[in-house]
Amino acid sequence: MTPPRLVVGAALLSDGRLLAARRTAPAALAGRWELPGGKLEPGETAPGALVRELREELGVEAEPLERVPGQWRVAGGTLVLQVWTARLLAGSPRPLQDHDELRWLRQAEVDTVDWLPQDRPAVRWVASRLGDG
Ligand code: 9L3
Ligand code: MG
Repeated sequence: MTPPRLVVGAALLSDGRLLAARRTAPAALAGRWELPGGKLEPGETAPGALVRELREELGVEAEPLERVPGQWRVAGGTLVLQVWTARLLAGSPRPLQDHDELRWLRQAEVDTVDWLPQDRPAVRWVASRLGDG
């Protein structure tokens, strides 16, 4: 058995809001919302991958802040998702690849999008802290 490969997701925060991104691919996931991110490349750390993915997918510079407790199986257990909160350092997010829409959600709005199931526990954890400042 090969160990599951790590996928990192970013709970990008700005002004007390959380960024949600709508996927365009693969077909089975298109239209569902996620925390942007992706798989680690060989030799990368999780925070390093997060910074790269946010650059590639959204065109922004961001700083990982805090690991969200827990990890969640993806794709039948071949991948495992870990999530970090992150803050914007520069740029404003645009859907450059893999997404066709972005939304900044306030605490009361986090349940208004159709999140991928594996992202929901982390979204709940982050949402419970939105509005704290
Ligand atoms: N995935 C789930 N939630 C997320 C991310 C970034 C990714 N927040 C799932 C979707 C794919 C797999 O992980 O099944 C790989 O993600 P990507 O590399 O296609 O973004
Ligand atoms: Mg991705």
